[in-house]
Order: sequence, then structure tokens, then C-alpha cells
Amino acid sequence: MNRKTRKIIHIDMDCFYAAIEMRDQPHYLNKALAVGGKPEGRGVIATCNYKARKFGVHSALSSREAVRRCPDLIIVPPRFQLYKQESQKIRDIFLRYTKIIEPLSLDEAFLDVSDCEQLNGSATLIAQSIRQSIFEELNLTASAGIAPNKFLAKIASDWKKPNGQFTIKPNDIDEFIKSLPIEKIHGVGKATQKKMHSLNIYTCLDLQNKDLAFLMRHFGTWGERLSELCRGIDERSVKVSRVRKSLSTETTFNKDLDSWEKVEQKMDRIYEEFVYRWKKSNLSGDQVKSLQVKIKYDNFESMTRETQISDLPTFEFCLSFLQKAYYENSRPIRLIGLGVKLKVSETKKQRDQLPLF
Ligand code: DCP
Ligand code: MG
Repeated sequence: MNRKTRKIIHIDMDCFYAAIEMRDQPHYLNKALAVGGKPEGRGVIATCNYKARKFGVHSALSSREAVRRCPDLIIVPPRFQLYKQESQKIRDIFLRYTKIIEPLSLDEAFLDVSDCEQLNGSATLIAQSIRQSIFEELNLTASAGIAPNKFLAKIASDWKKPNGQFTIKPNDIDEFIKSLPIEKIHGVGKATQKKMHSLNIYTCLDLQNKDLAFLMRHFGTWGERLSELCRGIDERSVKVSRVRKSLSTETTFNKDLDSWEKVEQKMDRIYEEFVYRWKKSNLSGDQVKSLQVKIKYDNFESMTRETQISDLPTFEFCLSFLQKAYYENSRPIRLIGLGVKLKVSETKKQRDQLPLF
């Protein structure tokens, strides 16, 4: 059966928090500006404008290091309530075109406009029109990716960033995907990138040239998904009403970890990623129920342990909780996950605000 080709738009606001601050305080316009914590303490950068990015400042960098890289950097504290309000207004603009909206974070969403009849049903023109309305009504710029699926739309929105858009038509997929570097595939982090490079895989075409058995041998069950993605295939639908129940990050190691020291060394990076997701989701202590660690062993068995929390747990807390779990068993470890379970409130429509990773 030949399914109708879908039209998916991924919208991602440009330096969202910083753009709002520049809009509201125009004297920041020509300055390098970041939103984040103070450099004197252990503050980190939430985001920064493009001028600051030229100096190597970026999200999740410590504010101290940011100021070292860019001494003139102005750092303002975040105003989350305002960012949420703006996010809602952006969503109201989306709703003029479709109800099928899946927010990924305050500044990012997928839209399925397959059945939208406006602008001759052209997803490219719809994206253009959405971006124009966002600009005219909110004085903020957005970038957009337009493609037949979520995977490609998300990549495309990055292509002409900032303030641009890029369409991948069904007939262009093969050509586009061939030269796409593997690190553009969601889920290919530093470790997988290294592994793929060592197997001489650099682009999606290189991946296409490996058969499924090869991919599954090297990447486990994920191999199947990889085999689809490297051909530009992604059947996931745009999910409207998912209520977020948890948030977590998982890391599979290149080599299994066989001592606590090795685990400890990896925890910095894992915790950093966890905090990144927490921040990006704008979570507050009253939304979380518990902290969860997951350990998967070399024999693929796994265990999870859970403890109550009421705020973002510190690095030390996570480390000692993991340590307890670690000593329950003595097998080498292949994967560690760190995350939180959220309270699912009936009244609060978290789905409107929380990203889904
Ligand atoms: N954010 C955060 N901490 C992070 C990453 C992001 O608080 N480690 C927040 C601030 C951003 C917003 O989430 O403004 C959106 O994240 P993006 O990754 O989309 O970054 P920006 O919108 O700031 O920049 P870009 O223009 O690259 O999309
Ligand atoms: Mg953005």
C-alpha cells in the first residue's frame, strides 16, 4: 500500500532566550549576550546570541569559561515565565495551520501540515508564513525545516539557521541523505561517532552500504533503526497529546566499565547531559518525583534504582546514589542511565510545555 507522503515542519526559534532579551532590551542588540548563571559561582550558560557564539560561547558552558572566551560578554539571568508565555504565543500561531503539534521544548516543535489546505497546501509556504507571523507579531526569528518526516525536518531546520528555512522534497531525499554526516543522526553521540569512524563510516551513504546484519552486530537492535534513518526513512508520527512522565539520558560505553573508578570518570559527562535536559525542559523541583539510575551489564541484564527527590539533584548526590547501585553487583557495565520520574498532574497540561527527548 502506498501511503500518502506526509508534510512535516520542524520549527526551531533562533537563540530563543537571548532573542527575547535582545528584543525587550534593545541596548543589548549589538553586544555579545548570554542568558545564564553568574560567572562567580557555578553558573552555566543557557544560551547566547550569535555574536557571542563567534567567541566559542555556547549552551551548557560554564559562565566562568564563557567570560574567559568572551570578556565583553553580558550575562543576564533567565526569565522562564516570560519564555513560557512567548512559547505559548508561538503555539497559537501554529494552531492557525494545524492541530497536530508536538512541542519538543519551549522553542521547538514538529507540525504535521499534511492536511492543511491553506497556501495551496504548500508546506514550504506554510513554514514561510508561520515564520513571518512570528516575526511580525513577536519580533522574534525562527528557522524551519520542511520534509516528509520528522528526522529530515529536524535536520533541515538547522540547515539555514538563523532565520532561514530549508525544504527536502521527497525526490530530493536520496541525494540529500547520501552526503549527510552520521553525526547528524539523532542518537549518534561522540562515542558512536568514534566507533563508526573506526569502521570507516562517515556518511549516511557509507551506512547504506553496510547490510543489516553488520549494523546489528555492531550497534545492537539500534542497527535496524539506523538502517532506516540512513535512507531517510522515519515513520514516527507527530504526537499531539503525550504527557511527559520522565526525562532521562542513557550512555552506552565503547568499552564496558569494570571498576568504580572508571564509572566515576564517566559520570561528569552523564551528569552534564542530564542537567542539560533538565534545563532545556525547564523543570522545577515540584514537578519531579524521583531520581532513577539504570545500569545495564555486559550480559544485557539491567537494573534500576530509584530515590525520592524534590529538586535538581547535585552531582555528588547522583554519584553516591549510583555508587550504591554499582556495588550491588560486580559485573562490567555497558550502559548507565540517569533520569527523573515526573509527577503526572491531571490538571496541568505539561504536554504544552515539556520537551520530549
Ligand atoms: N537551553 C538551556 N540549556 C541548554 C540548552 C538550551 O537552558 N543547555 C534553553 C535556552 C535556549 C532554548 O533552550 O534558548 C532552546 O535551545 P536551542 O538548543 O534551540 O538553542 P537556541 O534556541 O538558544 O539557539 P539556536 O538558534 O541554535 O536554536
Ligand atoms: Mg532554538
